Amino acid sequence: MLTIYGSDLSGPANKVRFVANYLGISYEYRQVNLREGEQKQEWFLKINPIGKVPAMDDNGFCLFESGAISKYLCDKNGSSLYPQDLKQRAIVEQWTDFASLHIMVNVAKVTYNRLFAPRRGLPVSQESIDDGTKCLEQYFPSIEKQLGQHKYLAGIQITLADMTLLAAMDPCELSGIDLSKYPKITAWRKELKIQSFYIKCHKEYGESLKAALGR
Ligand SMILES: N[C@@H](CCC(=O)N[C@@H](CS)C(=O)NCC(=O)O)C(=O)O
Repeated sequence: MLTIYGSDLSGPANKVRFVANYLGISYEYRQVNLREGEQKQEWFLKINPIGKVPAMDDNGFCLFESGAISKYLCDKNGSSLYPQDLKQRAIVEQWTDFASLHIMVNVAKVTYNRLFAPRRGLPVSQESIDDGTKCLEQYFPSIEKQLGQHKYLAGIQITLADMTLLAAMDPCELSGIDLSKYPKITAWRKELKIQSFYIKCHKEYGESLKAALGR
């Protein structure tokens, strides 16, 4: 039995769920309540000693880090989401890292400070919002260009890089990140967000949060 531990608002956890859904494997999804600190409870630390989501338990084989989990699931199921060919795989790795390290990280800076910190009564850093916004304005054009030349982020077929970028960009609307200058990115998201791997995870990112925020 495969169990994926996540949280509905976690980009890395949603990435793993997109991948598992795309692969069509059966798994149990266990929501970990981050607000209540469930990720630091003893039972969960046995699965992930770092105390973060996502984590995975595949018949007693436990992993953490969304990239490691996604690649394990793809390789176990022989999926083209993570190609075997050395150079194709390297290109997928390149765009996956770019999406994680430059897009997800900076979307998270804006999202945390605009949505999560105010809701939890924690200090808001305008400096972090400005820095995240500036970095995204620097990096989005490279993705726009790539998607103008290729249907998917790493080339002609959908890969782990697309799953990573899709999850990374999910909070953009709720966080007020302006995407109006990027028609290719917008069209690529629109096409992926109607696919069953996405809808099985959520119809729209942050539905419960949206309701709580009255939007
Ligand atoms: N690099 C990790 C990031 C994991 C992470 O930061 N998870 C957050 C949710 S998005 C978390 O569990 N935060 C709760 C905490 O740190 O206590 C991955 O890709 O899996």
